Amino acid sequence: MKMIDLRSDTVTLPTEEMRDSIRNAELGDDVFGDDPTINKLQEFSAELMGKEAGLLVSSGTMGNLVCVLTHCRRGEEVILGDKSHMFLNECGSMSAVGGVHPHTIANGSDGKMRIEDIESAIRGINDHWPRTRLICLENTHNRCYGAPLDSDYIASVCELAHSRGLKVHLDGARVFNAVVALGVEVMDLVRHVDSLSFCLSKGLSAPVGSVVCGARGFVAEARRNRKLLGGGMRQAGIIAAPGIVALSKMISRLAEDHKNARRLAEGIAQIPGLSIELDKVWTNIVYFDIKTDKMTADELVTKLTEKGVMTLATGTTRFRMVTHYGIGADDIDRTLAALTLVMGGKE
Ligand code: TLP
Repeated sequence: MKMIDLRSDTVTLPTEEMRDSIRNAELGDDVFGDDPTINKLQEFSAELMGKEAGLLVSSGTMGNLVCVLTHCRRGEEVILGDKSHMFLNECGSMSAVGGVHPHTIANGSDGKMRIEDIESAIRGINDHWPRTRLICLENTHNRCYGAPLDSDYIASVCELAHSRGLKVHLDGARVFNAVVALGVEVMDLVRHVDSLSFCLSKGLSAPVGSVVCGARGFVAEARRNRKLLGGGMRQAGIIAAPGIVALSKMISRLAEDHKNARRLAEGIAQIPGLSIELDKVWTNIVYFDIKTDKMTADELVTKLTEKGVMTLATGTTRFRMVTHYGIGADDIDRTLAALTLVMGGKE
């Protein structure tokens, strides 16, 4: 029985073309700047994003940390959402490694922080206070139902930040899901941010890697911080090659993942004992809740796994399912049948 793995889009496996590209990649020592395939990926990424330069890093977590370390000194402060991945899921790296202070404000269910809240979180000058240096956004917003942030919202955050001498970093792990959902060019979406990191290894299906983009001077300093973290990877063209295939071939098909997420959500809405907010299904991430106290979230996960469907419990009653390249409409139907059975209904 094929396992249907909906735990994350990070579980995607490389395509045949990606595997071939690894075999055939031209390689060199990237710490000397000599890997032609990495250089090509970095230039391609920068061009796509409308930024001056790009930098291959090992993961989204490393990309975000490298950017925070490049923007901020010890004791300085970052404003970010209380449901952001950088705050919740990156081991507190900005404070653990960088001595940088996170200042959280509420994320709405659409992933946005209110502009008024950001404005009042920006510190004035006072000997007692940390200095605000950076504002971080997340697009799409993982915890907030995979919501895409639109260009106007990002532009207003950037306008506020820049008027106060601050920088903006975008955790764009799934920025291409936002691009496809909103029907915009990625360059327009990220135009005003000072730095961003996007992942090759989620919906785009490459096996490893993320890319940081920004101004040339910023990326030169980010490269130094990547080295500090042990991220100078030598012949990592074997990572960059499938990344180039990912960027060339895998973006527009994300629409299929969004369609499958919608099909899944609409099916879940029909299953007694489960609840879902259909107006909060934006991209490829589906959250739903169990309403009965006859089963805990962990029990539901176990029972589903026995029926060949893997999911994640993200709270005492809450689950996340993520659609991706490895999941077709037939897998969604099998998932709904398994959920119906587990919830005590008939297939
Ligand atoms: N997210 C993973 C888990 O860590 C939760 C997932 O399965 O969704 N930013 C965002 C918005 C992310 O969702 C993730 C990974 C990252 C950064 C970190 O990327 P990696 O895993 O490459 O370090």
